[in-house]
Amino acid sequence: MNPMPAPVKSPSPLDTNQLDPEERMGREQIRSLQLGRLQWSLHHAYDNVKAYRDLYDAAGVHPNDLRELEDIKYFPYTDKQFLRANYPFGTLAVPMDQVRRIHASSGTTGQPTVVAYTQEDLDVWGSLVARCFRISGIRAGDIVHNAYGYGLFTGGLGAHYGAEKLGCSVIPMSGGQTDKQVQIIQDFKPAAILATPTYLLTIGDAMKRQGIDPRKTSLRTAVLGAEPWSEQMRGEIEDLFGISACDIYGLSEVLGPGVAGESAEAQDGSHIWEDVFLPEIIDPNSGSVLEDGESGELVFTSLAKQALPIIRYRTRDLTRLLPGSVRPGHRRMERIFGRSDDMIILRGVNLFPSQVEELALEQPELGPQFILEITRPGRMDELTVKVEPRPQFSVAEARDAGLRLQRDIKVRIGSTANVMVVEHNSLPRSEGKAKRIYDLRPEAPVHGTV
Ligand code: DLL
Repeated sequence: MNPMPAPVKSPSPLDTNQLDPEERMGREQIRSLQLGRLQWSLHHAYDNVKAYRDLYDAAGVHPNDLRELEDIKYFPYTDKQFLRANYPFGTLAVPMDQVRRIHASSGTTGQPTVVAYTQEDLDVWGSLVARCFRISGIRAGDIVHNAYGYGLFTGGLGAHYGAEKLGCSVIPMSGGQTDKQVQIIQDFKPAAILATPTYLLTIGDAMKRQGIDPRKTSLRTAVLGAEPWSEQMRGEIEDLFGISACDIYGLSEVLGPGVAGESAEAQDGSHIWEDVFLPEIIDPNSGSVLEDGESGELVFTSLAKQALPIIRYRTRDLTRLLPGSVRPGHRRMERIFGRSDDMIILRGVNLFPSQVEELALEQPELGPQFILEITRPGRMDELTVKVEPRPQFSVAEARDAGLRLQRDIKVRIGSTANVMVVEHNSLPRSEGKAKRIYDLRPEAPVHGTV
């Protein structure tokens, strides 16, 4: 086995506002770092995880076949099924006594997916989350309100240790207890909040209900992720709270939050920390690798993970890769526009909830609270969009906006939907990842991130 790569480290715990050395690297430097680490990671997986060894032996490939980064294309993909088939610990590459933390993603049905971390993995994770927060404008010394759920979900603890590593004072609020969240924000005066975008909206609603102006809190920055959100939603949230809102991306199987983070100054998509992860974009149907700039499914390979190496993992998330901007060595990903398993195919036309979000928020009378219901009253599937008006408009006043949304969905997406403007506060409020799709067809396929 090749020697383990050095873990990512902040330059000095005393000055965590400085960039990590890897953040300053140029593209070529990153690529050569990636090659050495990729060779290590492949050997690590092959030598220590039977499931990878069986997979590669069956495909007739060996880690020694990888001589340049592009050779990764010869290695088979993995997916959630691969992890589940080896539930709970079959894909771990270290003995359990080296594991310091176990998380799991619950799954909408059935078996959870288990992920695990060594102490060095946790250190790397903390550093990457700290990088994300720093690039999004949070600074050492800031009070940070963490409203991601604590527990098996990677959001709460992942964000928590990242903020501590950056040198912040963290309020471990977790999700839920919305009125309490408002009180703590009022009393503790955090500079930043970490939450899903839809939960932050729920908190904003609660403030207004209590007569508090969300624009007058101490909050300056929000770092939002764990679910798809549109550029229009960013505008909505920035306007509601008078703050700057940046994206943070990640998934448990690959790390948790912190795989990629967005810069506050550019707000141009998230930089993927390529010293630790190698991203690819593939055609979700054929599996062929696409060029940078082309849209497709995001695939990740871990370059430094010890407990759970993940090689060519199919995320189901749809985006495209763009050149780095404020961190030129690291490519950016465009904001995720959907997951392949969140895609509604209605009479042959593909539609994602985030597209409906974008169009709804273009209507001044319509708010960001909406759901999509799919039914099959006869032989054909039907889509109903239920959307609430903004607080200052009544349902009757928003009805024409609903008709305009219906027309926009037809003209700009190509789907026939029935838009219903429903009463204020009649739709379920998010406390974490929002559920946007309600599939009421008999034998409905499972939707939603798991
Ligand atoms: O949601 C990790 C996370 C926590 C990321 C907090 C950011 C903030 P999982 O529960 O495993 O992990 O869900 C991962 O959520 O594959 C995407 O479909 C979706 N997702 C995560 N971040 C974003 C984002 C966490 N910024 C799944 N934009 C991923 C869109 C996102 N979708």
